[in-house]
Amino acid sequence: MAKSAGQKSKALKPASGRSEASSHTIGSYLIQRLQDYGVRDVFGIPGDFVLTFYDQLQKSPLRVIGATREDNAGYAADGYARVNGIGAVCVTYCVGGLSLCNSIAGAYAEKSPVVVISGGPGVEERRNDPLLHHKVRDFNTQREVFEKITVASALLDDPLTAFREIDRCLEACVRYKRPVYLELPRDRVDSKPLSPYVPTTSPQISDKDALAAALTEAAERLAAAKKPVLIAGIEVHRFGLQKLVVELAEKFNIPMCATLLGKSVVSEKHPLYLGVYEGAMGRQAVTEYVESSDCVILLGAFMTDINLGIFTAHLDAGRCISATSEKLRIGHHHFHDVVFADFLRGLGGLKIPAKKKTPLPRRESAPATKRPASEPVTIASLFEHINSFLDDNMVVVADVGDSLFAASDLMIHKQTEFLSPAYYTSMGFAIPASVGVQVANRNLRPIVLVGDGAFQMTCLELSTSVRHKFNPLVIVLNNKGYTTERFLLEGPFNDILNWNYHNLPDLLGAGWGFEVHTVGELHQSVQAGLAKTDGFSLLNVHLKPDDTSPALRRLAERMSKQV
Ligand SMILES: Cc1ncc(C[n+]2csc(CCOP(=O)(O)OP(=O)(O)O)c2C)c(N)n1
Ligand SMILES: [Mg+2]
Repeated sequence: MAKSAGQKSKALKPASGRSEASSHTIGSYLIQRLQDYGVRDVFGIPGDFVLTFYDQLQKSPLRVIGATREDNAGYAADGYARVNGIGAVCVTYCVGGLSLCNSIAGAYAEKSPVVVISGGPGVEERRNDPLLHHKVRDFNTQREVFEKITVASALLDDPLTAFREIDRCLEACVRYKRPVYLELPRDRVDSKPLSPYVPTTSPQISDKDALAAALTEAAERLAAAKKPVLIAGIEVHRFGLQKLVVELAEKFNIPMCATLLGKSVVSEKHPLYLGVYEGAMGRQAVTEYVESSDCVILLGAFMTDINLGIFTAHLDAGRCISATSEKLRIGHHHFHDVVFADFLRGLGGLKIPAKKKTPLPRRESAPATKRPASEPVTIASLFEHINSFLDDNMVVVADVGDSLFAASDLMIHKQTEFLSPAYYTSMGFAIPASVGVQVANRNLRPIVLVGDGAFQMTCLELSTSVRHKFNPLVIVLNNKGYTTERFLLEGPFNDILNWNYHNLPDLLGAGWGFEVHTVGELHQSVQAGLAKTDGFSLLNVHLKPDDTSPALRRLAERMSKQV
């Protein structure tokens, strides 16, 4: 991580500001600081190396949310962080921690601030390097692995430094919106500080001259631009800047797009909203509009291959103003130490005339095709129907595969109501992430779109939804295997067992399952599923293995050239 100016994180400002540490132990201080930063729930599975801390957690105001597997606990904490602003997961040493790696790697890649807490063998137990259970190579193995997939990490083995280390890591977590790792040896949970420690915070401040120079150049470009366009990316959501972006667009009449990872950071119903920009993979009208713009303002957007439609996007850096929390670039000029939010606020305050309203390429609304009830369900009719029932209290959680690509054309009503691992693309995200969503906000109803392959990976996390009486509507796109992969290279490795997905409620002792072959069955079961508000509903939607969305076909064509 480049050392650059950071972020005064308003929403996440520690509530108590200064938690005097002298009265605390390492464990209780960590619990206090998590709450200061807005954590209310901690996901995970206990084990002997973390039991003392679990006991403290259980007695604290924090709610412990058990999961069926640690990687799922990681996805849940990630989903929670995306809704709540920060999340936490607490596991035991190595068997738990190492199982978390993939989900935490995803949270790192997609900028989701998750605090990973792992128990560990006591400092006294580590002397003479005994062969304790769960040890891999040496006692540092797990911490060294996490160093690579977190933005800050610390072993809380010394009461002299542990309190400061907790603050350093938590601050990095909210500043960079990336996971951090804290390892707490079990004999240090109750250790007290050796000398009085009062936390200090160092708010990030922009370099005034750099900010002013950047805004001057941005003003010149924007004033001269005939056809400016905004592209809002995921950081707009992570830093809570959605309102500023919309105000900016409205003040100067600038049309807006989102990246796929940032889909729904601005309301898709806004009159200035054009659609998702993703190069050749996206809708042609949007691609043409953006690529013929003389001033593309990219805000918090990651230039990933999937966001750019496998690099089919044609964005000339010379015509772009690109700002993230890590970099600010205007044309070919780079500006350092400018805080993302300060730049955005500065743009909003520019004294330049608004652009004339020009007609925008309208989004084709989903064709209101009257389909016969007996017609077999297709990806097209499925997503047409999903589009018709989405409302303001729903959050679409899309897994990898056609559930993500077909979903890119859905109309999301509010901000941030679309969650998906659209960059790291790890299958199995959606079900556990939907648990995190409802732990963070019980009133949001997840509409989970998940392929049969991804579903087989993590579906048992619905067990946690049942325990908490959550009510996701789960739509399994049952195309009998790894359809995305079939496009790249067909082979028997893409086939999977066809489960009776709709019978899962029998196993879990709760929920409602529906088997769906036809349009009529789809409409009926969605209606029945949505009406059941006190438990999960699952639709096993049978699709043909070669039925795909246009977006997936375009993506797969590009990708298959590289395999
Ligand atoms: C954890 C993980 N393993 C493997 C892959 C590679 N992969 C990408 S898409 C895909 C198939 C997805 O199948 P399914 O969930 O049924 O969705 P579909 O493509 O059929 O829509 C696979 C195996 C991955 N992205 N993530
Ligand atoms: Mg599939």
